[in-house]
Amino acid sequence: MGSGNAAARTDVDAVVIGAGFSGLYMLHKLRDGLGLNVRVFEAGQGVGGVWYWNRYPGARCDSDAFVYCYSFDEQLLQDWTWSGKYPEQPEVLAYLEHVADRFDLLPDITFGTYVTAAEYDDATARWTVTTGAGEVVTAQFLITGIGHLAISKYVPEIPGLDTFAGDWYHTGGWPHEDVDLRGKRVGVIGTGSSGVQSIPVIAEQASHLTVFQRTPQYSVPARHETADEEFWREVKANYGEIWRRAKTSAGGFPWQHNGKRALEVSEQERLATYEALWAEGGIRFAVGSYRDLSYDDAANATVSDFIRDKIRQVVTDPETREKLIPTHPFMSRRPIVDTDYFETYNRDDVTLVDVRGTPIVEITPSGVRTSSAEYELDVLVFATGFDAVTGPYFNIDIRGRDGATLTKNWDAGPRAYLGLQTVDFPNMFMITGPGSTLGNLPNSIETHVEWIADCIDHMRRNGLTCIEATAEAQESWTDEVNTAAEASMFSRADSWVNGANIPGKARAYVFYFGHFGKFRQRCARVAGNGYEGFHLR
Ligand code: N01
Repeated sequence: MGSGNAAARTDVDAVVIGAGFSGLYMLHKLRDGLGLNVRVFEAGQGVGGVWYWNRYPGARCDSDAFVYCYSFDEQLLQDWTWSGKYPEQPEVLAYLEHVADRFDLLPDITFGTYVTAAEYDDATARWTVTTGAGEVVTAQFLITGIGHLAISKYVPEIPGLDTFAGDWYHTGGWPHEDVDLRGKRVGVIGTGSSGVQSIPVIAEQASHLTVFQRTPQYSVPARHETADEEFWREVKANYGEIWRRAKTSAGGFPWQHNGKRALEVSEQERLATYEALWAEGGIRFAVGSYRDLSYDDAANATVSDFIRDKIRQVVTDPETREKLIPTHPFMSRRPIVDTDYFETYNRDDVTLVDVRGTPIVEITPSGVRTSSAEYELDVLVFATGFDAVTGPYFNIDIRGRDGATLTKNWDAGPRAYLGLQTVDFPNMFMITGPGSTLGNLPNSIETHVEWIADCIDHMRRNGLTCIEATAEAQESWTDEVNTAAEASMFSRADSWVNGANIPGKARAYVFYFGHFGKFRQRCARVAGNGYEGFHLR
């Protein structure tokens, strides 16, 4: 994909940062829907955002693709056909490139350009945005479509990395050219979604793979399959109903739990339910059975035990098997979907090292040394995640009213009203900012993009120039975010969703774990009630 040719317009209605799912749709809504003058800045050399950067072996969509896409354009839905259930990264990227071409978005996007700073001027109610290339643009609205992860890769500080003689990579910054792992001794640190997706594929290529695991994970088999014509006929004929269900559901997927509590049915019925969903595979296993798994410990124990048994049935070596059994509850971390993850540990050329029991001490020129052994490696892969949600914001010097900074305002954790706006930063909208929903993200993104576009339309029709969340609304929403998180399984484990994955980072929930459909209704109600909780002038 070539660079856009955004003519040097220096005073625009809106600057959008990022050209992933969020930024592309935001540009389309503002430019083609409202006729605004928009500039989009994108750090990558092409569209895609997280799908541009995450090219590691095995990277693929782990939500069902027929709903991991935009819903706003019926013809786009009818025209695009995914190859299967969980497309690989190049196909998701091709989809976003197709969207950019189809809606002629490229001319307004400046690629290879990182926004380094943005400053708000209260007198004019405008933002001045500065890029790494030295370009300065002013805009009434600053809209962040920077995602939760892409630009803030986390590489733990392990002594000796600079001495490592081999090559090392982070999954989130995998090179665009082929990395030949054939015949190499490869080490992977980290077993989150990225590690779990990449480990089976790397094992196929490497002469030996050593996995350094700190916390064992639950993972549900994807049971990826190609989709045939019949499947697509059915889906495309019913997209209206599919999206209606997805947009009113708890997680943004077109599935509901079965309405029952796990312990109100017999063990036989419960196991049959889990078995059927396990055979089907994918994220539906997490959301499609009992309604209390995500908040009731006793109910959750039934599904956690079920998966532990599944792991035990797959892994043959007793010592490796026990290292792979998680102790935290299922769904207390973002669910993982895999292809042959646990099966990979049955290979003779794969070694699992428990680095909680025997921590990594240093990286040496020839590999990784733990407290009990040294592992010789040619290539080291960090699947160690991201400084999520706040990291991408803190990487930009954003200054709000009277020089307010996000780093200071959010030093105890991010605060934002409905994930859309944060106090002291008027006319800045965040697409799925902190305190918005996780779940099926394209669905969350569309919710916010459409809300923001409607809000800007409302402002223009009513001669309003400035909008800012009120402190009361922000505090009250932050309380709701915390209450929902505390009531959910996400309060039962450390992970990136509560800031625990980064040493020294404030412990705070970065998502609203309440019901997605109700969150959508809430956003609509706020707008319908004259943007309650926002101050407009
Ligand atoms: O990152 P993670 P990720 N020593 O933070 C380990 C999305 N995603 O890139 O569990 C040793 O989940 C860490 O150990 P522990 C998805 O939302 C989507 O895998 O903290 N290990 C953990 O095992 C996902 O949730 C897709 O004890 C260290 C791992 O590194 C999010 O991205 C695909 C360590 C990090 O796991 C993040 O996933 C991939 C250390 N010092 C990702 N530091 C899709 O398919 C960290 N670890 C759409």
